[in-house]
Amino acid sequence: MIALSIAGFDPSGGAGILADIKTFNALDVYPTAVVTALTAQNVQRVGGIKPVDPDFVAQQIDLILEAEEINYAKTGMLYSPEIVKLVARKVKEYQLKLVVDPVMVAGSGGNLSQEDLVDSFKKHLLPRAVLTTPNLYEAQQLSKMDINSENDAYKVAKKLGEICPTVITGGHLNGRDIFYKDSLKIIEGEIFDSNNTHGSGCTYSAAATAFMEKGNPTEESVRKASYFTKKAIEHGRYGTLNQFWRFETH
Ligand code: PXL
Repeated sequence: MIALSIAGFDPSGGAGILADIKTFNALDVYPTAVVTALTAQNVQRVGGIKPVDPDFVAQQIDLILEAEEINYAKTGMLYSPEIVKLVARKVKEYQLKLVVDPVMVAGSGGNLSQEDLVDSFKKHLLPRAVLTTPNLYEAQQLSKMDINSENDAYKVAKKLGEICPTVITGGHLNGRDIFYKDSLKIIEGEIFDSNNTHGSGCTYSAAATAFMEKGNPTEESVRKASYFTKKAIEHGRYGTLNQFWRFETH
């Protein structure tokens, strides 16, 4: 089992490609990764971003897929409309089943995208995705609707769900995630009083990708990813994803 992450590099280890690799690894899926941008950041702030030249992102994808047969990929920080468009082309070319985490800002609030990214996500990438995993903020940006209640979130999930299966993540809605694929499903969860949430969106989308690669249907993958991410938040940095997961029954 193998999966691909196409995402940015967060040197703090909490988010981006390193979070994806840790998650794939914890779930016994062999990780491969294509870098879209380097960032200088820690959990408090983003200091700088160096996007990778789109041609070089394309070359990284081509070389991985020349050597490996990969079914599932996920995207994280793509930064620019040019990179979004190129990734959409490659997804089509290699018939990748794609999970899109529509990353726009870092957990610390620092921006991780150019301004016109929302529209290109919607136009080029979501229509090709098997799942998208926006948090509350990203869901509002993508739908151009405000979410002030759980009912608003249902409407937004349904609207985005017309483009591709959608789960609104982040536990902001009383700990619940809102999933829409053909119909609406509420995924119950707990809320933790934790500051260990940097990169939790990356972990969630990587876990959903890994569970699908392991043969689970979309809804089941989302439910397991939700549980996995909550456990990762609960156990914190030194709980290590691998250890707690191996000792749980699931
Ligand atoms: O969690 C979103 C995210 C994605 N990708 C990179 C990040 C972050 C958040 O900090 O740094 C590279």
